Amino acid sequence: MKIRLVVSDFHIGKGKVLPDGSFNYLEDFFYDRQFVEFMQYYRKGEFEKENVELVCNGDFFNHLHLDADEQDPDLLSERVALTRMEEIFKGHLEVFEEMKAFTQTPNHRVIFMLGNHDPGLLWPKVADFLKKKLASNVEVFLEPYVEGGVHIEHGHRFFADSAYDQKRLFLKEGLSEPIINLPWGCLFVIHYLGFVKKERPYFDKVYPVAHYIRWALIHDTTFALRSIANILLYFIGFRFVKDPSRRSPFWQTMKLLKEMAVAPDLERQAKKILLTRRDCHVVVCGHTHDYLIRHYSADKTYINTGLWNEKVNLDPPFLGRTVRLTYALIEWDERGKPIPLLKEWRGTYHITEDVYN
Ligand SMILES: [Mn+2]
Repeated sequence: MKIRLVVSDFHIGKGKVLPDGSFNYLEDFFYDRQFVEFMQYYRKGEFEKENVELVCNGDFFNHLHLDADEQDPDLLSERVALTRMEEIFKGHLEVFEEMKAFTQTPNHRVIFMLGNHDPGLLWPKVADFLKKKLASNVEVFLEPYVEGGVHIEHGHRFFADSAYDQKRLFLKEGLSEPIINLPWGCLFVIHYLGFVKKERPYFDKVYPVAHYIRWALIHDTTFALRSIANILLYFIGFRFVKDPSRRSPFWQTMKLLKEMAVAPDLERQAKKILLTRRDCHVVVCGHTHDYLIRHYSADKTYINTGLWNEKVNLDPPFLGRTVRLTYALIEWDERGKPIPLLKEWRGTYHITEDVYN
């Protein structure tokens, strides 16, 4: 029996506690124990003899911003990406030890897909690092993974702020070493979000954004006004960056704003893939941080695997702070048709656990 598990959007950083003992506000991933138990469950017992593939469908790592006081964190060279990978492994030792045990189990393998938070995967040495640290049956996919009637991709390429420039993935001119040509949204995460999270670590975890803006204007007024002013300054400033490779011409800024105003709809894109390709029965994406399962017909299903980070929801029917460790599980019937399920990992029951905030 073949089983494919898909998870996404862990945004794993360098750990929740920094070497000096302080809380790392740039870390988003606090579910090490749960994920370790998840991998153990699917490599032991009834799954030990099965063919199990774990697909980490993008934004699994946070390669964008690991250190609050790093100089030029946006210069993501191969050397910098490798250093960040090493720090991520060190900050979550148990996760990667268990992942190694998983990949070393016969007929078990791990696939890392490219997202917009882990552009380091574009560097060949990062793929080598993962193979060396885990096992040789670990693979990095930069393009959608299409197999067995199932199409898997992170989904960032449909969003103007997060899509890579396919014609210019790297920047070389005038630089001491090549760097990744980060999409605009990534630069925003590095330059703006990191700065704001210092004051309000939950800033990027509140959904929906429109509700949060209204909430902050009323209940956190000075901060909201200051943040809005800073966003405007950031946009304007972007046009006058000294480094020509990073400067954004006026027309490009306008184009971006226009594209962002037309809210991209990942479900619509997934549906299009499903309906235009006869042999495609399941599409799995991440990126939007909203778990979702939609059946368009008996053999056309879209799954979004959500995220393994905390969310603060201001939408009345879902009000509150929540985390749901959601994932997709795909099996194939005897005729080779995929059977897709959206699942939630409930883990092993523990009487006590540590609390962080
Ligand atoms: Mn993403």
